[in-house]
Amino acid sequence: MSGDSFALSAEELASFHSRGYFGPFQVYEVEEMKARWRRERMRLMDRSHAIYQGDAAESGNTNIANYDRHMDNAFLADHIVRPEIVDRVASVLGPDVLCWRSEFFPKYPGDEGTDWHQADTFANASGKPQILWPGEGEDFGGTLTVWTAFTEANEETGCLQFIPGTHRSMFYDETKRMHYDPDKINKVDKDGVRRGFFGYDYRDLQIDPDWKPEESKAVSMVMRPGQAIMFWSTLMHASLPHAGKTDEMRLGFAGRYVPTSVRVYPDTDVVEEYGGSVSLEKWGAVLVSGQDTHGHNRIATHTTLGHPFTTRASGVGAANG
Ligand SMILES: O=C(O)CCC(=O)C(=O)O
Ligand SMILES: [Fe+2]
Repeated sequence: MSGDSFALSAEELASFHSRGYFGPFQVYEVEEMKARWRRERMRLMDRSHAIYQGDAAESGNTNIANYDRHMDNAFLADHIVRPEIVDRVASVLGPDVLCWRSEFFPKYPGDEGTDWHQADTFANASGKPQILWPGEGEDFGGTLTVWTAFTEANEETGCLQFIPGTHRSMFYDETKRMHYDPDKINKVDKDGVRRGFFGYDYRDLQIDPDWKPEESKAVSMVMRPGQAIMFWSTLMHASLPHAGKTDEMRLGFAGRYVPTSVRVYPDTDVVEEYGGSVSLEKWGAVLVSGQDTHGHNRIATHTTLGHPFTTRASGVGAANG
């Protein structure tokens, strides 16, 4: 019954702070995850209640179509408030936590890996900070991401890679601009590995154009279906290409969390990235734990979501599955 049952121990927290990530840990049993994904992938094809509509969201080329499906899918709405996830997130961020974004990261057989990158304000693709921490010149920022493997994620299907301990200083300047060029997707070799950033080239944001990530220090996060990993978005992270040796896709689902003191999408009512723009009219942050005493952000509720919705804060039990 205790909401603290998955909280990090002092040693786990210390390890998280030094490496910048924690896990993998189990959220679902392997067979349960596989069965759930078989069911949900069909439901998700119906975008009629997805909060982003229009050309940008519908286009197969844009990643915006993969954003925030927890707003219209009940399984994902429950997933982002699972105690296995939220208790660990709250151990780091404190009790008052929002989920402001979710993203599917699919890799189909033959797809390139994701570029090495770090995200602090998430201005990287949009040109505008998407999250703003309180205070000036803070040495922290970014978002806590929990990336759950919905399928097998290994070195052949394209698992995540991290460079431990790199989360405290940025090698990229998100106020620089990247050029969107979907024709380059799956075609660019970077030090022997095909990688890209969904139509962008993250190297464009390097503070030092001659710098290279210390790939010799990279670790592969091999994960089975239903396992998750929590990491700072400011940690150097990437993924490997899908080698195409199996016809099963690799799918990660990332939930992004911040304390309620953070301003999300400040001073804007659109997301502009991946060659398109979508309205934030139906967007709201989900209060997954504690209370929001700041009132900075629009909070999603039952009524705005249009499906039964529970939060850890409401005390009605986090998940119904
Ligand atoms: O799944 C991937 O390839 C990249 C994931 C990622 O960059 C993230 O979750 O922030
Ligand atoms: Fe990322």
